[in-house]
Amino acid sequence: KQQSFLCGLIGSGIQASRTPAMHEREGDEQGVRYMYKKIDTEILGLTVDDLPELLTAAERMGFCGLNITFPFKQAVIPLLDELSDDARALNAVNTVVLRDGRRIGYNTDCSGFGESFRRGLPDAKRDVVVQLGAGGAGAAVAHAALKQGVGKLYVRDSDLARAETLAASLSGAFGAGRAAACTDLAAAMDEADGLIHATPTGMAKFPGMPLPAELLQARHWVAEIVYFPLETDLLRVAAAKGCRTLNGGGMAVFQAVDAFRHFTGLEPDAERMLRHFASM
Ligand code: SKM
Repeated sequence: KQQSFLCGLIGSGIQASRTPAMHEREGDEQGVRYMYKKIDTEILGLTVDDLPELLTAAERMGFCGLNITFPFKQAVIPLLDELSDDARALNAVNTVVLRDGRRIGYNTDCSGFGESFRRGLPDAKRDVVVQLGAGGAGAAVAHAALKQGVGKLYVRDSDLARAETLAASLSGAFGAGRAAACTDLAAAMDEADGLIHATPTGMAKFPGMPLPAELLQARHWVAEIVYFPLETDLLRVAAAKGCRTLNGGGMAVFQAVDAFRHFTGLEPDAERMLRHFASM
């Protein structure tokens, strides 16, 4: 069995990322040498044009895998040899396995949200769900939600065209009518069993609520993807109204759990990684 692993995260402005610590701690716990480097293009003064060189360098240096984050999740695709079905459907990759001269792309944002949702809201009614946010993370989460059996997903975004594009791509992948752009949020919330939040609102830099509090009712469950802070205004208000809630920590951990498995072929201990994340 392979005993040492060198991996990394390529992205712009990633100094606060908790992913390196999650991977390295799990490597320690498994008794293997595991180094996970931040490759921060903001600090390095690099752009998307430098991505091919970074991948080649990582291969030459013996990296076994890379996570890819903003703003490179689409740009990396033409540089890969193979894509998982999720990555292809989403047109976004956050995990690249480098093995035997080949580069294989996966999307563990999607699988990570799926696993967090399965664990955190296992029996939640999901005939109709509203999702706020149709950006990169929103696409991954929406895809996961439909895979988890959401019957109909209303996608809302401040940019209506972006919501329409995502809804069309979801309906293409999962069946006509499974997703639609949402123009009347109040009506959609009236119909909905739950809410998925996938915009930056609620992050330390963008405080506040992503929708009017009066649209939340006790029967709604609320799944958040913001994890810094772990308790956003949305989750606090929702819990106070009696809604079941799922914070963004699970997605943050399970994207790392799934990437660790892809990179190493070792089975990570998800409970241990959840506990470690909670202690950070
Ligand atoms: O997709 C993930 C990525 O794997 C790691 C990350 C981070 O640590 O900031 C963010 C997400 O884009």
